[in-house]
Amino acid sequence: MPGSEIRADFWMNEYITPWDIYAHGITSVLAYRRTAFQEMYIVETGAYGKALVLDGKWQSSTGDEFLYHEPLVQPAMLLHGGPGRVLILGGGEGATAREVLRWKSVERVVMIDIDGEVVDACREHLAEMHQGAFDDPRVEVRIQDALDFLDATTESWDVVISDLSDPIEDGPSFKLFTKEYFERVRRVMAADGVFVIQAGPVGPVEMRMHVRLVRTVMAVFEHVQSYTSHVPSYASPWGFALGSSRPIDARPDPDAIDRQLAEHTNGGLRMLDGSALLGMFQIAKHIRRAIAEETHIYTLAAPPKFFGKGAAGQASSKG
Ligand code: SPD
Repeated sequence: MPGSEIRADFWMNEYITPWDIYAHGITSVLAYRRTAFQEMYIVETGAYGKALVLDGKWQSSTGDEFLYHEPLVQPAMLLHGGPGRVLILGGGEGATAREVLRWKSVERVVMIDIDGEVVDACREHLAEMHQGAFDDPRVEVRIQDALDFLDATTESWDVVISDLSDPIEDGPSFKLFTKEYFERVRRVMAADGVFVIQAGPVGPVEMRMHVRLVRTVMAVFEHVQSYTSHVPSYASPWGFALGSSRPIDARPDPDAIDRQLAEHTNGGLRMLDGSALLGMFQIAKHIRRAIAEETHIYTLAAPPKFFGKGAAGQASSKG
């Protein structure tokens, strides 16, 4: 049938809900490892360029990662205004560090990732994402459990960015989506520091985790802002949550943001400017209502259990 030609023989199926699969057509596998923590693929996709996939969950792809990493990083940096010390929890692709390094004020970036094999593979295969960030003298990469680092660090951080894989059951990250973890993060932040977390999908049938995460961040920080960005390869629009003792202006002046970016960064942003930030902060009514009505928060005793592990496989037939 015209317009329906299938181009791949190998598919990575990401299970989105018990009833929905996003099948990404793969043209080549660049790296595969079963590490001590997870199963990793770095693949070349037909549509979205190179992608990192952990335990079958899509992490990011070169074709649309800017729609994830710019929103993850830049609102927190803008809210702080002149961050010098930035802590990244997760962030194996190096794209989060890349975004942090756009700021002229940044003196030190520490990235904590539990899985050195994943970081090494990203460094080797995903130069489009890290763009040399791992070699910047301001960046220190530590292969360590984030919880251990937070217990041990005596440094104080201006911005803390939680760029963790989704909290699937049995995965390495679910403890880091809890109130106890956010309290530990707050203890290592400067008094006027800013925390941001990648906070799950916000499609109507999947948004419960985002809603509960926002309530969990609200249990620890005085001021919280939920916001979203549409990352097409994620299958759903994606949520983030900012937390700080600083008030957060949900209607930032686009011209003031553009001036701040021009003055304090080296430029290079593709999606985020003042207008885009203003738009991202305008959360739809059904999400605002769900956050207002939610009573459950995530704790170590009752952590989130994100749905789905994916699977890779050959197509049974072509065309
Ligand atoms: N860097 C971690 C980002 C995790 C995003 N997961 C997306 C899953 C899409 N269904």
